[in-house]
Amino acid sequence: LAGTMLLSCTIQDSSAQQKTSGNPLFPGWYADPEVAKFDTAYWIFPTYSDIYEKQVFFDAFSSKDLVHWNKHPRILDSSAIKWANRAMWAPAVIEKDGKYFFFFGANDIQDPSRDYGGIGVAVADQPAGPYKDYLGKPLIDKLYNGAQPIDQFVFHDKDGQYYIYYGGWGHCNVAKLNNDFTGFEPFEDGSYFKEITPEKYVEGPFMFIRGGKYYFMWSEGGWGGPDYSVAYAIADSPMGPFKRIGKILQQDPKIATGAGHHSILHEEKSDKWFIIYHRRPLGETHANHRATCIDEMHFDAKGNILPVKITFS
Ligand code: FUB
Repeated sequence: LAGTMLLSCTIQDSSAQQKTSGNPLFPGWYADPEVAKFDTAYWIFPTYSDIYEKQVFFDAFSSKDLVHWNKHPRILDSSAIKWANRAMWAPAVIEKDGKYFFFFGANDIQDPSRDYGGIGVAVADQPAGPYKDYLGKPLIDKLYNGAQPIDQFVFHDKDGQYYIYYGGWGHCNVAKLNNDFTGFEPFEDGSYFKEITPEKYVEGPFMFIRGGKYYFMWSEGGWGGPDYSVAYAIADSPMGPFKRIGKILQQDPKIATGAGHHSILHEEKSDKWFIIYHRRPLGETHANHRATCIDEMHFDAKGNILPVKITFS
């Protein structure tokens, strides 16, 4: 996404009654969906949700209308990333200067004797790829401030600066990306990674701007559990401080459990906001059986996000 459209994807032509395909958006177990709008198409880049050993590729989905979705299989494969062999997940995709940069997590540094990994970057000339390794190594491969190097979100601020927010294991960092995404720029005090972890944060950070305010969102609760959910904070700066306001997305015992790890789509013309997230169908207990869904998100007059009603429609 170019410019501020990175924060919240914008469509030009939308009716007051914007229809979607209903939930789930497409068949298959797909988690951690990142939504984007490139030219006239919506894109969703999810995790292929399976056991670590089978998470060796990414599929993408595109749509002109949020109703009909086309699958783009294996837009990035571990065969293109020599340091990645499993647990590839949670993409964040951004357009810059005509190139599409695909940030992803791979391998699991929990056991450094087995795995070397972290957050990688791939690049392509079009959203559907094919993507190639951009750096030949992870962009972030170490533990800074206790933040597992996963679940990155790339945010383009209104002053032009690109930030990366990331982190699992209950810690969230922010860093300033350099202009070509090969590394980082220091903050004024010379440091590169600042911890900005809000109360109850677990993973899955996301940022957008509305009314000049920075809305920072994340997933909390138990990974793979029914209480996995999304909460948020509002700040005056991309650096926070991020004081937790409350939960806005969570399970509904009549519809689904474990609703979390989301991204946000904004239709500027109609000023409609959508949350794209994963959830577990009722009766499913397998941690990886997560499906990608969409629901509308509303604000109150003060700009607070109202609790989302999760639906089948
Ligand atoms: O899909 C793998 C992991 O599950 C993600 O990194 C987390 O955010 C959780 O959704």
